Amino acid sequence: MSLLENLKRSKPLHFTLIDPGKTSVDQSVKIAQAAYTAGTDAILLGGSTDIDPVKLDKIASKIRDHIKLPIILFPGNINGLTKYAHAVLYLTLMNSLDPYYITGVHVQAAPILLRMNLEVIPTSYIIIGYGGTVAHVGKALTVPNEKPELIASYALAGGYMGAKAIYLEAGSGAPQPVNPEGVKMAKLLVTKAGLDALLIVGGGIRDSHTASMLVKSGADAVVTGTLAEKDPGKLKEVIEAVKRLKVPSLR
Ligand code: 1GP
Repeated sequence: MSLLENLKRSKPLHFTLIDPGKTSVDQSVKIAQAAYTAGTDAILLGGSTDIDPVKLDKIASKIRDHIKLPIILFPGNINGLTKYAHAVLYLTLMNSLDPYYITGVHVQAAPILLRMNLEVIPTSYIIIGYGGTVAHVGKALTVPNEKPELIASYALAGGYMGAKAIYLEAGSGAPQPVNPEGVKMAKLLVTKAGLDALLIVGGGIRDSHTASMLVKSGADAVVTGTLAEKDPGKLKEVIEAVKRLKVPSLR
């Protein structure tokens, strides 16, 4: 069974994001260890700037050696790949104005991924509201957070294009997470269309109330990055809150 299918069996999921551009090798292992103990489901590894592939190799191989968690790459560019991971979110930045982030880098990455033998997860990546660094780097025309119907249309389009995961992103450190109404509508449309893509939501999730609200709105997985770096105690609370919930069925 694929890693993705296996993960889906324990929904709702919590993913811990480690940004190799922001954390040292030792810090990264520490974060992964704390997240594992708290019950996270997987490590997402990636970032938008300052990614050194040598350091990325070290982080991934150390986490892989010491911690029993799947490592899923969340690459911002071609330098975000390592053979020490288990899988990769093959991200199509749906609302980028630059074809490089829609299909361009994918052509560069494809043969490398085949050699690395990673599980490739086709993912529609949609940047909403604040966006922050990832929106700037990815030249995204961000979707207004107050337009849930537009968020949902993007998500459905991603599903129709064959994505196995749909990632709604508010940007790391976003003052507001993705609008729960947008998550709800996205889930509704994707389910109505009979699609089975994993709905991932991240950016600006800093407490268990917000994480729970997003899961209750239909997120299959929530991602926390900044919190994992800054407040391991609170990270534990968030993970525990998520793992207590069941994804509502909208069928
Ligand atoms: C992952 O970019 C987010 O989708 C991470 O955001 O750092 O705000 O948790 P935070």
